[in-house]
Amino acid sequence: MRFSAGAVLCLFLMLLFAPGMVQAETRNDTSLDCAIDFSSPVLLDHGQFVEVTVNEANAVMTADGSPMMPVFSKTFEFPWGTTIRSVDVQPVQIQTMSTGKQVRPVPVKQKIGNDIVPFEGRIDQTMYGSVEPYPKTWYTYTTGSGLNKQNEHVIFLSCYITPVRYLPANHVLQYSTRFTIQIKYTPPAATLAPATTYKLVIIAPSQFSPLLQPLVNHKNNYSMPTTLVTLVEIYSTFPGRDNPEKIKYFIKSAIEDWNTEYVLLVGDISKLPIRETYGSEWEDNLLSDLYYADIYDADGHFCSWDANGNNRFGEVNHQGNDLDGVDLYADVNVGRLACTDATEVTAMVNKIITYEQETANQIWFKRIVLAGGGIPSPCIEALLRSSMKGRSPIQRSARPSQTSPRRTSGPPNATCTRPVSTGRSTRAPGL
Ligand SMILES: [Ca+2]
Ligand SMILES: [Ca+2]
Repeated sequence: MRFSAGAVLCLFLMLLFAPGMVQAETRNDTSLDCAIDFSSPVLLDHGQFVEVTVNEANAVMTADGSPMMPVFSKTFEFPWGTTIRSVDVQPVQIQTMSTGKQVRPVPVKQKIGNDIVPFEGRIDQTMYGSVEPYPKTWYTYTTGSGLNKQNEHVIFLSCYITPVRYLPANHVLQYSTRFTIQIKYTPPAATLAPATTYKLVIIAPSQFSPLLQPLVNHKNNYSMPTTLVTLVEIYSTFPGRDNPEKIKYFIKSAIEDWNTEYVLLVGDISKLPIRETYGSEWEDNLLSDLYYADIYDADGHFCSWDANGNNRFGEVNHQGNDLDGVDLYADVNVGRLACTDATEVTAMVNKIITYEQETANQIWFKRIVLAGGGIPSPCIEALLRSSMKGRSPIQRSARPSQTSPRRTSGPPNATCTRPVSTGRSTRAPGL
């Protein structure tokens, strides 16, 4: 199951304004129980079709030509090493409703030239002639291993509930306004902390080693135990089908033997390789350093990003289904200084040290300019209030007339550059 960009926006809005639907969770040592309430479905007329909506849904199913059914997703967290034994989601009372006409299908995507073009109204004839409910099950779920917002290594379990199912041949909906969830699990066994700790590991080609030593020294003086490991050492010591996989096995070793939380890659992709992935049927050869951060699957095993063994990494099929067992949750924080030569390495090292020694914790360090668009400003403001509690906006919006609302490149708006010039961090969320 994969969600469209529109669904992402829908999710964003729902997170802000939907009332709390998830009833209180109860957890003990081996199970989690909760209930989720939904509104009754509402039908929106689209001429030949009707669109099915449920107020609390935060996504839609996106299989081309299939009914566009609402989805509610909820993610639970468990301590790393937890074994999920079973997941059960049940509708409490199934009711029915007539749609009168066909439910709106998901637009069928076709690649025309370099563009991906959606075509409305094209239906999967077999699907729409079926007497079986769509989807077949009320829920699916996925598990993964990664870091949560508190930078804790956890197991994620995401439930995707379809509160409404569609019987296409009869133009009938089945729905329930309450679902129960029960997750049974086995807690992790206690483990011993590694004797040696390097919270930060820097990986670089040998030619950059002397230039990076001041950064290693600086970090070690700032409560960030750090070590530098060269690619030569990694390539000669760790297994792997190619150099990126050897680097990934080394990072796994650092997490387990040194309790490493941060990895800094130094060098552009000609100096330190990157992984080419196939994360979209429409776009091959997507470059990704997330490959180096997503080390484990939900069972705690090394994730090669190539479960089907065809040397194409991170593959998805036409419906967006993962073919390579990739959970996409980072298990360690990875960044890259994409330096091409010694001059750039020295500049970056000096900037980091100066930044952390001289400017961190000054007053400007706590001011930030957030630039965004694409959704109404009240939504942005509500998001800021919910995510940045205790901080006060001093200017809530720029005048859109200062730049064309359709412009996507060019010099930034003066409303943004003026406060940045006087000292602020910046962040431009891609909304
Ligand atoms: Ca593959
Ligand atoms: Ca992972």
